[in-house]
Amino acid sequence: MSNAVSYELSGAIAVLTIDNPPVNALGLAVRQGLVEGIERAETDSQADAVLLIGAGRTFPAGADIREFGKPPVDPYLPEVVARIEACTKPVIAAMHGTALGGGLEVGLSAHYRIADKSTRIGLPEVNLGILPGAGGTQRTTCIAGAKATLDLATSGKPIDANAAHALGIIDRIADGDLKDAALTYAHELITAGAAPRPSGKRDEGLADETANRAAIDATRATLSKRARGQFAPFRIVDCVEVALEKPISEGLAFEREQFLACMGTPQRQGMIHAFFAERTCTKVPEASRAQPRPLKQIAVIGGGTMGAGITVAALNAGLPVVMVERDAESIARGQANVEKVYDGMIKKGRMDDAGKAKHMALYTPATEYSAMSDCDLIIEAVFENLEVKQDVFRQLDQIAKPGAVLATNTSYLDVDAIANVTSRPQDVIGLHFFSPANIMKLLEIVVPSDPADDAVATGFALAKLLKKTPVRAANKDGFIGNRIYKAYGLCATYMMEDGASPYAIDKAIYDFGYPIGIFQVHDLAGMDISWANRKRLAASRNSEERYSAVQDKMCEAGHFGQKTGRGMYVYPEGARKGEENPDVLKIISDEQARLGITPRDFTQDEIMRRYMAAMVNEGAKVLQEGVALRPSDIDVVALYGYGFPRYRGGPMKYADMYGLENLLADLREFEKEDAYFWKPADLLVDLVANGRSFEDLNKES
Ligand code: 3H9
Repeated sequence: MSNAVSYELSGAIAVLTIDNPPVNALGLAVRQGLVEGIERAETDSQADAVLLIGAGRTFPAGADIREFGKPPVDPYLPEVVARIEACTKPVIAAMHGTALGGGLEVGLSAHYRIADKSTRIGLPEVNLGILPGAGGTQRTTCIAGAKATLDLATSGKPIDANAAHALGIIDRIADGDLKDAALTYAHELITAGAAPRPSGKRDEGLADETANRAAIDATRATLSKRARGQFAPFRIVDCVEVALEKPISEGLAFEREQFLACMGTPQRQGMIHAFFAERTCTKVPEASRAQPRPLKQIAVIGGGTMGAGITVAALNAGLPVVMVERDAESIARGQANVEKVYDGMIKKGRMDDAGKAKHMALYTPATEYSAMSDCDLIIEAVFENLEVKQDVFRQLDQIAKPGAVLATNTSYLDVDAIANVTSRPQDVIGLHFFSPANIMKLLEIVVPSDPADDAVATGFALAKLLKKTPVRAANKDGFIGNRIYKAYGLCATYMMEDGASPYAIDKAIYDFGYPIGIFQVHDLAGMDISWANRKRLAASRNSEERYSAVQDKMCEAGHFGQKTGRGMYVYPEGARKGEENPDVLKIISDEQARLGITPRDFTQDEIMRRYMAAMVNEGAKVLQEGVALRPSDIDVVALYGYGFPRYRGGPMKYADMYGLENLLADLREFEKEDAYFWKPADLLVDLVANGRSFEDLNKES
């Protein structure tokens, strides 16, 4: 027997235990072990039934994703599940933890299923750019119908054991110890003379043809928006449709074809890259050297949009929060900002009054700094101004308990300059949240020049508590995200000044897969913020840098974006979606005339070539300067903070797939018109010269 699957007899039951930590992924050894185990049980005269169970924390959480992209090795998972389903003795799957993807498919190939009540089951393959490839779309449809299968497989979201039981996917919920309950269930089945019951031959799910058809049509309609640009979700619907119409053998063959088609796409590569990238970003030197400090109570200074969002994120995680504002009026506003979030959820039916009360019970408003003296972590979220923040930290230094971590939520400012006004700079870090902070997943953890390892580790522990995705950034203007954002923002502005309409630029970006274009982002964020930032940096701006005054002129004329009802777009009363703003087009053409620019056309392809070249080139500079630890961290920042389409993996992954030599050639071409802006990063030149990729750097990190 393979050492990943053990075989033991418990009375008349052959127990196959899958043991492949950490998540019992269905790698080659497990697949071999399952086939061997089934064959042995079939010929074992003492065994009347077979029990499949997972050791450790979970039933298999899926195929082994690390094997994807390598040449497949026999037996493939579809063969394994076919072998289990064909077993001549009843097979019972006992599921716990996360029975996901191929794991659920193995469960479905058993004839009966029992699950621990905390089990989560799901078909998350769509999040990896693929589809359930071992019968998941077919067998689930046979049992539970089209709607349930489509919900599971196109959302990728797991459901709990009770919901799975209600759908008929699980036959019984275990009471008490899973293995004991499963053995009891198996004995009951034997005593009752239960025969093997292949899921693929069941038809409860196929009965309501009208409902099944409606589910197919409804899913196709919603996916056209929800999964715009993606390949796999639409193939999932095709598979379920075939499950409704064709015999199981044809359905399985069709599903296999579609699975292999998905495996061949760049989207699969992008999404699997994202899966590993978002796990790797938590691996940082400081957290490997030190344990985080305790985090029992935190404080947030500032009750504006950002402070309130951070507060809600913490309250949602069950962390008590002291919110501090300068006076009674401001703290009342801060509390109202927090309550507004919960009231919004109540209005949408996502929370009830009791839920709000439970969260608000953890909230303490205060107007005195002394109210924070017991807090383990204090996050300052006041106005983005160095002197104001330094003043806050001077006061914090007086009242914070020894060992408290002091964090500044700045998006650009020098964290050392803030840390150094205290007597304990080693306890100061940057925590750059993204707005709305209770929703956005990204948290840049900014590491100043000489922090204590455990202060940094505490930042990562906080991210985990708040269910955020943390990325380590060194302390340099704009850190990772905003620095790169600024570069491709400039690129978009230059293209606009050179003749591309801002609306054509936004459309190209949208068609690339972003939820909205860059100028729509500007309008949403408010252009006054970047205007203030440009003014702040005006004195230090390099004289070689091309400067576009279009957005300054827009701001001077009050076109700040949604907040003033007009920016790059005009927003008729209350509208979120804008229309073209003719005043802006006039500002652009005036600027072109002033600068002697003859506007030229840009194709959508050229717009994106420039946009991506600017993004990746700045990413490479961020890397060579050590601001980011690894290319995949930059990808995570772009995916979680800036709307980069996940199915493209992130800008650095995109660049690897585009070819670094092609990207460098683009930069060389653009460099001829603006040598300062388009200067290729040394790192990029070096990688191309040595035939290396960003992925090589990921592997070394
Ligand atoms: C599939 O099944 C295809 C089939 O339909 C058809 C085939 C023909 N493989 O997330 P964590 C690693 S596609 C390999 O930190 P958690 C993970 O990288 C698959 N490795 O823990 C990490 O490694 P490290 C469908 C895997 O408790 C470690 O395990 N299934 C796999 O927060 C711990 O993971 C999925 O998409 C895997 N399948 O969450 C499920 N899964 O320590 C993917 C995890 O070196 N997995 N690892 O960084 C998950 O969603 C979460 O890992 C899970 C646990 C919820 C299970």
